[in-house]
Amino acid sequence: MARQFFVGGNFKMNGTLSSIKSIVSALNDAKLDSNTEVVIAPPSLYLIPTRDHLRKDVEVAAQNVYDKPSGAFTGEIAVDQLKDANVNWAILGHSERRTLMGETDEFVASKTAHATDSGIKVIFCCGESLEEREANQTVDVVTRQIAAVTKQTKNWDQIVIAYEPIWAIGTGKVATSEQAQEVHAAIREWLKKNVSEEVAEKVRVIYGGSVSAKNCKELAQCADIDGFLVGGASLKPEFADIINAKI
Ligand code: G2H
Repeated sequence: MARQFFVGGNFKMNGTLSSIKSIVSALNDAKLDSNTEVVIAPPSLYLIPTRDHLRKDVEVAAQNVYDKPSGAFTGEIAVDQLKDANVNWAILGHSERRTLMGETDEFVASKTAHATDSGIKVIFCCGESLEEREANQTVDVVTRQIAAVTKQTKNWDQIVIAYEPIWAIGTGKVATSEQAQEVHAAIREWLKKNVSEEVAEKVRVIYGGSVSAKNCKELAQCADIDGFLVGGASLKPEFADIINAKI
């Protein structure tokens, strides 16, 4: 069965009430490929107004969620609070959180397990640094990050894997379609051997890292690229063109 194309917009720590309202209005008015699943992730402060004003065929994601149900965890958001606000997705394991906030493979896996056990779907990010790529460690790093998840959950039907090479994030240096396809295929092969053939076939593996309207069509042609996680370009009108990369 074909995997549904998936495009996420990761606003990161950008936007204001008024600029996010404009982005939402533009998406509401845009003609979007109805075969593509679309999820946008504004900063947490703007999740509720985004959900309230956004067209209903586009979902909303938090950029993080904690791995405990409630309590004295200052600054964190709980899964039940997201569900209460009708937010059904979270981005977890983004390299900016792994590198800047020191999130380990195990912590990201714990959050992924807790979120999916509690009914939130996860865009799980993985990816290698430039040094790791140059040392030929790309597949080892990415599969180590995914292996941590397999130790804590079997909820693969609620997870989209985003392969985001760190050297391509926000740099304008997009991976070539050959580089991306090679890693996506390796992820699928690893899942086949270490999880199951069914999960390997069904799970969506999307690419992130300087995706733009210019480069999305070529990347979207690759057999194992099932969509994109888009940062900078998700704040611009070209986001609609990226959503429509398959048409
Ligand atoms: C990678 C991506 C979105 P950008 O982080 O997650 O950002 O498209 O700006 O490289």
